[in-house]
Amino acid sequence: MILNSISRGKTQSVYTSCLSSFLWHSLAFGISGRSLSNSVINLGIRDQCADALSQLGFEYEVLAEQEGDAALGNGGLARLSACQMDSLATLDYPAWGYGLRYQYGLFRQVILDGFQHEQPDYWLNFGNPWEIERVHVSYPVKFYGTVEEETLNGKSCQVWLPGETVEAVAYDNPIPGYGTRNTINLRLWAAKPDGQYDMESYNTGDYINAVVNRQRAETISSVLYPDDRSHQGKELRLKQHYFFVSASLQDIIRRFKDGHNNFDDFPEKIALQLNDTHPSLAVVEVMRVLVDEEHLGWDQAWNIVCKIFSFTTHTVLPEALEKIPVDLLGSLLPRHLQIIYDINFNFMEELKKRIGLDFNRLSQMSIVEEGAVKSIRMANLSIVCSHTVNGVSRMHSELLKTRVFKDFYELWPHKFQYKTNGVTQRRWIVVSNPSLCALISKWLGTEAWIRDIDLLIGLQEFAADADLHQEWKMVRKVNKMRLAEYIEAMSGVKVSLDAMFDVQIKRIHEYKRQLLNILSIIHRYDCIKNMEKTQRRKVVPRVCIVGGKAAPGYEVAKKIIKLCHAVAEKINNDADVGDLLKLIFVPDYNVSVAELVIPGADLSQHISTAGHEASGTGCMKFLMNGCLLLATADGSTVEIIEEIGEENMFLFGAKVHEVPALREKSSDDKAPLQFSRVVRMVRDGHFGFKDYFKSLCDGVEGDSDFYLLGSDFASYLEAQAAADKAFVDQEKWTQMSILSTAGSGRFSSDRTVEDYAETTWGIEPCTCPS
Ligand code: 8GP
Repeated sequence: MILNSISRGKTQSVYTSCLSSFLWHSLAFGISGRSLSNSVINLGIRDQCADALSQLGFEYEVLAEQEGDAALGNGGLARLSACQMDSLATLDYPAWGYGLRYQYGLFRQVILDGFQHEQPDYWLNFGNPWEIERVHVSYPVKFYGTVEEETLNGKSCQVWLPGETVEAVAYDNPIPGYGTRNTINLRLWAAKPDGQYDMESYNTGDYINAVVNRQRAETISSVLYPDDRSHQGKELRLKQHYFFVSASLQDIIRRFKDGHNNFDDFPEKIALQLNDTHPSLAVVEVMRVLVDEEHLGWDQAWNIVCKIFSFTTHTVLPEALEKIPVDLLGSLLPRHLQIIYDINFNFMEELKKRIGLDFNRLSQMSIVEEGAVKSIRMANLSIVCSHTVNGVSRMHSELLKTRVFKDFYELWPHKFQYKTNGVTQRRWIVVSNPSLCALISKWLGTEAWIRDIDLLIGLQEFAADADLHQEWKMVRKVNKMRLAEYIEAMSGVKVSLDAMFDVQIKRIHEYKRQLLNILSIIHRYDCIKNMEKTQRRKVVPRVCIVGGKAAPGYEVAKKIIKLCHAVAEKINNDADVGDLLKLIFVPDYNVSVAELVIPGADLSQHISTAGHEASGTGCMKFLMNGCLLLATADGSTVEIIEEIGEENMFLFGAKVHEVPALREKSSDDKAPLQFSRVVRMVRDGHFGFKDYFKSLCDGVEGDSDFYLLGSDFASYLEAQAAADKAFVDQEKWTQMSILSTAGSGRFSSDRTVEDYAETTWGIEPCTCPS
């Protein structure tokens, strides 16, 4: 969860007077990976560090590898916020990030017999040398209890009498910017028992209870929920949300009050960005604080709320939109539920004036969902209370406007914007691919592109230069060697460097269609097996690399992982196939693995069913590293096509507007024969585990093929064949690779953050005086 707060106003003035608050949430501050390598690059002290370490007898690279990954988030959403923090720091924006200091980050994936097992990731085992514990920065966070009406200065007001209090203690994680003295702070909250309560228990001799209560409190920041699309552990999850929101807002308001006494100035100084709905209770909490604690009138408080919040949603899947059962919310946060009802009442009244008594629409737009389980729709709450609703790519925004939040768009078209995601070139080129970084700087004659990514376009001029081709190929080869060594060490499989390294790494999900990839690998295998020996010479050798975690409760995703292993077992041990085809599953995919795999990839796959990937950021990392993309026109790839041209990538599949009709089409017309054949191979037990894989096969055949694997299969195979053909011509391939890197500038998080600063938050850079 990251809630970012930003300071607005005259930011050129004295740095220390910048009030900054910018809530950028994702129930973890993000998947930041290792800190050391990124920080020493950003501070410009990498060489000094390496020298100093070598004098002490250590090698910098070896030492850097000792650091564990901080995986305090689930996937794309969380990694995105880590990239954006880097950009905020680099571009001198006065921003703070807030999140939770989970003791256990995202689980470690261990593969046994091809099955995924989850193990706890106690990332604090050896401590975290980069954090600063602020024992004196702590706030009480309250839960449960009752609400009573009281009279204050002749006016009736609501008073929340909480039943439990937990202490939130701050841990600061400095994020240095690149080429600037600016360093911003990521403040993570850890839950500790409330001292007061403890003392009482000890005094009454209730020692065991005191200990149990200690543990109960600490549980709040103990574990990251591994599935950001399901709702297990609802109460603990909601507690995490509120704990995070309450502590962060107390911190922001404390800083605001230190110099300001009029809350009407609050929107001038503070912008709060809701990074998806996990921090959305913040809108309710600000109302509560302003009305109940600061005694502002409802309208005045509401005016303030509507000016400070903006909301970014990261999904197109209606089932991923968070809903909180009213019973649960009412018991944990009784006063907040009342406030939500009041906000909704006012909203419904306003809406009736605008659209009349259209009950269907009123009930769809209501913040409260009636039904078997009465719930609060967190996305609706966020839209109603925010001045801006952002999508994460242009296509995503169009889908929000025409499908997911159509009614809201018709009501408030001005609120809807989009900010296409981006990734930081500091981590994804400079840190993870130092030889490419040096090569780019050499040919551009400057390192300025590390801060000013638009300069990368200058590479276009040299895209056909034979010398650059030579050096580019050499860099790519060295990276492939590094990856091949890793593959051999990890799986025992030796892979050929002449093969095309074809990678699909991301969370395992049906809509991301790893299964489509595996089925096409089976098809390739089947073709090779059925070829004459002489024909085999024409086959372009491939090393197919797949990696990703399945949410622990997501059975289909786990079966896909097992199928990948079963197919790999067969192919990799088939001497007849040899180096022509290998399939490798990279276990425990995380940032550090990505840093190794991405620079070594020739081809990467982003093959979601059109209209399902809100943006995708993996594709941007591969693009920057000169890896060619095999993709559907989905999410941000639509914009990548505009930047580098269709001719420099391998596109396939149904377009977003074709998907609904294809779903309607009768199953017999959809899938080609090759598809039925490979599915049959799985069904018939060619790779073992026949019964176990049956449901996977059922799910992609006939009318159940919701994600259109069958209907996209033929065009997918064509795109694969086009990639093979292009790979044979290495000069052509290298040119496409250079043009990919050259055209990747638009996908830097620097651009995204600048766009947010200008059009959503209204803030300017605040240069740190030297
Ligand atoms: C992800 C999107 O799936 C991905 O396309 C996008 O690049 C990334 O966010 C960053 O914007 N979405 C989620 O992780 C997500 O929706 N998580 C759940 C909270 C809903």
